[in-house]
Amino acid sequence: MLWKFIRGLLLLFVAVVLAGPVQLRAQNLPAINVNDNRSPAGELRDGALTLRLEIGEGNWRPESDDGEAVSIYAFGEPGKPLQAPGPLIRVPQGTEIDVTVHNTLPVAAMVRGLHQRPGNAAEAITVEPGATQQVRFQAGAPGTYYYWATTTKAPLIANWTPVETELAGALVVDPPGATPDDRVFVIGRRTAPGIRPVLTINGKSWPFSEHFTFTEGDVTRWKWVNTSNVAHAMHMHGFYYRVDAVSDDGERVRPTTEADPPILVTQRVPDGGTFDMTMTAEHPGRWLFHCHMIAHMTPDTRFLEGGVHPAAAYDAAHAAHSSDPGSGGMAGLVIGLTVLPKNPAAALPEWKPVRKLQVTLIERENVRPAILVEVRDLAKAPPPPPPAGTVIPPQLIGPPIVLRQGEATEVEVINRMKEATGIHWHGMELDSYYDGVAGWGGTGQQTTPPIMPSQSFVAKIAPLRSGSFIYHTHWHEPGQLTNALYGPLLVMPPGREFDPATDLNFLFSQGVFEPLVNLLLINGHPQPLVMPLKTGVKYRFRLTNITPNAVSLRAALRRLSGEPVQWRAIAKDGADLPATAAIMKTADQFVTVGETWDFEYEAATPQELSLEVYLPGATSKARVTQGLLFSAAPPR
Ligand SMILES: [Cu+2]
Repeated sequence: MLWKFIRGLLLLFVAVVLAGPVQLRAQNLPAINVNDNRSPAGELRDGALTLRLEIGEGNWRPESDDGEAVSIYAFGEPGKPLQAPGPLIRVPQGTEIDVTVHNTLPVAAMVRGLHQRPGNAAEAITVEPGATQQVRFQAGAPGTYYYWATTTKAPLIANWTPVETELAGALVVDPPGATPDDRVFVIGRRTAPGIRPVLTINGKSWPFSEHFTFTEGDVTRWKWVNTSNVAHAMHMHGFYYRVDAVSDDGERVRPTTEADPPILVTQRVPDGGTFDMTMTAEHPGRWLFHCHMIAHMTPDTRFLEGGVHPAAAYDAAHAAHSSDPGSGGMAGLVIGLTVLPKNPAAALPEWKPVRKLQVTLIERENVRPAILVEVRDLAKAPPPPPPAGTVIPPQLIGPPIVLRQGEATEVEVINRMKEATGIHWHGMELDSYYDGVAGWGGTGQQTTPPIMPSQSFVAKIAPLRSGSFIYHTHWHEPGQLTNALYGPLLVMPPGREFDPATDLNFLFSQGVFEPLVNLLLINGHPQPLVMPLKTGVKYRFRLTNITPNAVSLRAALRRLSGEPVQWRAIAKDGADLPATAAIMKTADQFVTVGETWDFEYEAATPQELSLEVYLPGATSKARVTQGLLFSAAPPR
């Protein structure tokens, strides 16, 4: 009895000591509900919405419902639990909105975004502690917007403090008479120096965020609201989507036109921006829609559960034969899509490979970068071995892999590294089992395995379209992605060979060079040599961003005066642009993480240009320039 009492005291003592430093959840605070943004808040009657909002503090569980909680500020409706993100305001155009905001916090809150669109983003109402404020406004122009609040007088969402990161809600204005059949997603990011980040979609971090099940051919509309303090690069696996409207500031919405790319796989959304998209679930299998920034989807962001290395993020043996495949070794800004076949009984088309490639991943000792990628076409004789003692110079890019449209190709990936991996064929429409997301991709009971050290995996690819794609590691830690485990993946149309003399790959990445500085690279080099080119030749510039996190990277083709030239956009994310979008543009373009753009440029007269790759507003370390010398004489 006495022992039990002493043990009880000891356990209590240990619990208190352990709980001290990791205490995130404040006692005596109400639980915050996660808001899936399916039910509009308030009461809509006779063209008027009456909404009562409350700001309070509560405990939020961004991972599992019984996982650790973190205390944050949030919006709610009086008498109901607080919500992360805040209650959805959704009304038809022309609605009169009558909102009261009651502040239960001990600090004043400035509430922004409760005004007619388009309006002044800086406009705010200040609600003192314990006070209530009322605003009335007309909804304004149809579109996807948001409202938010700050207790630190933050002028922009980019200036938020961690406790405020879910203190925002979507505001959607529908065209009159519309019957919305879409879904609304709010992106959140809680971060600060010294705390582990939490990245959420509608208040939950993957794999606790929503999983969707569609049937092949289903058409779905999604609205994305980025109320986090950074931009994101939203990437779809397996099929393309269409962007219908964008807003860079949450005030003005620009419907996309026929001058915009009609389909894409990666869309950059700035902090405080929104976009509407439509997609057709074209291919059966398990797919992902996620931010391509590694910091926003690595399992290392499994904040409340301690962070997980990819190798530990799933059980390979379980994942290989499971209809419940788990997380795919990811966390954060990810949602899962299962697309069921329309006709499950239909026989699969027969697979008759006409070409076989071998991609060998070699890890080298005491060399930086450590990873070397070798590509071999098995129909061709192997290259002679290099003479003894030859040192292959470090290169921070894998060689291009060139496929042909419609040609069934088997790509065997041989892993001679010490670590497991998965290789993703970025932008390709292929069977999800071969998509490279170990522990997630596949259909039914079959799940893509990781490629373990000294093992290999055969990916079956029959490219549906020609264009510029990427192969890269889908093993979600920065080591492989800054060590050259990526390269250009090009698909040529029938009857056309890849001609490196006119078809120019410019792949932007990051890598660590001595003395251990992380540099921006063009084709693996921090200081590329000047490239000799000819006048009167049409060049295809294939631009690819496979940096870990440079979401706001831009590429500009400039004259020596600094002025950008004009070039013709011809493809985006591997999809050719129609004539209406294949137009001349100023050569200064966002190329976000996981995005490819193809442009055409021809110099009529001898000239010197530079392809400048840069992060706007950043230091010189985030800038790299490729010189291009156009001359009438053929380059020697
Ligand atoms: Cu992101």
